[in-house]
Amino acid sequence: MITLYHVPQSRSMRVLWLLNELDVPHRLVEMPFDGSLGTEEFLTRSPAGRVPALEIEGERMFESGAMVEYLCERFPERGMGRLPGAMDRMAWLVWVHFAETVTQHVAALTQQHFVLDAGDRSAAVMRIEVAHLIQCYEAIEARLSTPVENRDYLLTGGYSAADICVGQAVYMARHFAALDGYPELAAWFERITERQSYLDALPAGDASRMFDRPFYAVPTA
Ligand SMILES: N[C@@H](CCC(=O)N[C@@H](CS)C(=O)NCC(=O)O)C(=O)O
Repeated sequence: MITLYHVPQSRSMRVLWLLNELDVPHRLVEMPFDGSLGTEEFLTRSPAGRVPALEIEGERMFESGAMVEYLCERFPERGMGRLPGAMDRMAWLVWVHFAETVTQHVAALTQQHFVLDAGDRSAAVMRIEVAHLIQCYEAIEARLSTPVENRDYLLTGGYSAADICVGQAVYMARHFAALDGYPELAAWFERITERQSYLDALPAGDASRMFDRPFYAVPTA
């Protein structure tokens, strides 16, 4: 059995999206985005008190990128991974892990907008973090503009867990930086989010979601 400890809209969403795509049975434990990630019990699953945490066949894992690699190897049938020797192997690894480059800026902006008290926030820090997100958008736009036939997805060989990982990071990033001006990125995001696996990974209700509005602008002085 597979159990995913999940906060809706957070990094654990990329593992849920992948599990849906792999079509393997799993159990979801929804965690509130509060102190409960720091309990003694949860720290045995994820020692720094983070989601996602995963239990698979009695073993415990943390780190979303490791989960994505492991699940794609363990369940290769749906072609979400690129195993050693595969044509797109290197690019698959690069883009699966690029999701964390995007997400570090999302995490900084999340902290600025709704963890810090208003008086401790910094518009200057927010502007820097948004600029870093924009650099990430430019990198994705450039990749999707690479002139190969059918460049609908990040990899030449088609849709994969790389699209899920970067797509989920962009899902979060859009709360702080719009996709306007990045036509290939916007079209790709629309393409991958039409999939049922994505729709089934969206929060069912408002209870434990991380974002309480669609967009958080940098405050003007
Ligand atoms: N590199 C880790 C990062 C995990 C992480 O920081 N998750 C965030 C949610 S997106 C979290 O649990 N934050 C809780 C906290 O900071 O207290 C991964 O990819 O799994």
